[in-house]
Amino acid sequence: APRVFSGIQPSGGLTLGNYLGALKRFVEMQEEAYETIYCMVDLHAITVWQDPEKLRRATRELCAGFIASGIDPRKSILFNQSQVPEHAQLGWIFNCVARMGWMKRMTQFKDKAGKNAENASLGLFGYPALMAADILVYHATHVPVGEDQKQHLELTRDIAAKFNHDYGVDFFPLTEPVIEGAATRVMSLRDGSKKMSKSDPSDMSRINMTDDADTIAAKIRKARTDPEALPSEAKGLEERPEARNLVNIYAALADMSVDAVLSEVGGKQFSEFKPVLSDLAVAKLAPISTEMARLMEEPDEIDAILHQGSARAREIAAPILKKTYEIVGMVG
Ligand code: AQP
Repeated sequence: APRVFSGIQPSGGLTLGNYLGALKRFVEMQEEAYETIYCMVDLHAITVWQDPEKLRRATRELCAGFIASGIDPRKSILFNQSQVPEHAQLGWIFNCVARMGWMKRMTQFKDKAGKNAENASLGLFGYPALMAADILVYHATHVPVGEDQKQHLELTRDIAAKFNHDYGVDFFPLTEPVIEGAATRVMSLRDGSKKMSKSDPSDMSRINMTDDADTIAAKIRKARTDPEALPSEAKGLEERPEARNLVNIYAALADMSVDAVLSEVGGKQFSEFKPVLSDLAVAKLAPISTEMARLMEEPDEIDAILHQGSARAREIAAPILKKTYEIVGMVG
């Protein structure tokens, strides 16, 4: 069966962007004809400093978020990255395959390092090589992600191709990104040119998966929009990033196409559309946040799920790493 791998960083709470861009698709793929492997990428999270206590909590909460969203640990392998050392081991090999010039072109590094790139960690710079290892240590063929990860997935293919070429093998597959749905790039509620992000300093910019109904409603009510009414087809959303964002969110939550949404709400003012959107968001998200809160009362259960998932993940990763070491020429 085709094999899916994807991960989310425990670098803060889950946002609606992570849910619509990634997690919702993870659940769908679990139900389709794929073998699915999903990871809390804690080694990636520490590429920027994390408070250890918060990291522990965020990892468990992320696991609760996966399960509450519909990931079934019996159907999918669910684990945290640090507990499967083969990720870091293959990551080292890929550090030696990837080129400095490739890394320097990564827009996420430029965005995250900001003006002070000299002061960024070496891990942040090398992030995409570890990400390639996360995927390829399972020989995964499909990776569901949001639009922002497209460039990293191209780099993953470049690393696989260079490894295969340099060692004269056909060992690592060229992975397909799966970037699908109406909300592959959810934008900040305060600024239609920035993506919604866990680490945005403004909490009003994002919907957190743990927000209660009143908070969700208040954030949508205050979301930035323009003064025009909604158009009746998707074409009319060009040049209107804030309006497009809210319509995309609605379409993704309702599992409808953008045109189908606009055929219902076209002509309405935002004062009318926003309450409808916030009712839909609350209806879809409240059961998830309630279940997350319940699961968080049983941290031992969460730890046991991660522990079992790590053992299952290692069964796949260890032989692939072993074979990689043989190809590279390690004696063992
Ligand atoms: N705004 C978004 N719209 C659609 N998809 C998104 N993703 C993230 N933000 C959006 C997707 O979620 C998955 C996990 O992302 P991540 O946790 O690895 O890191 P990120 O992309 O850096 O997410 P954040 O929320 O912006 O975290 P911080 O603030 O820590 O950098 C990925 O598939 C991503 O595409």
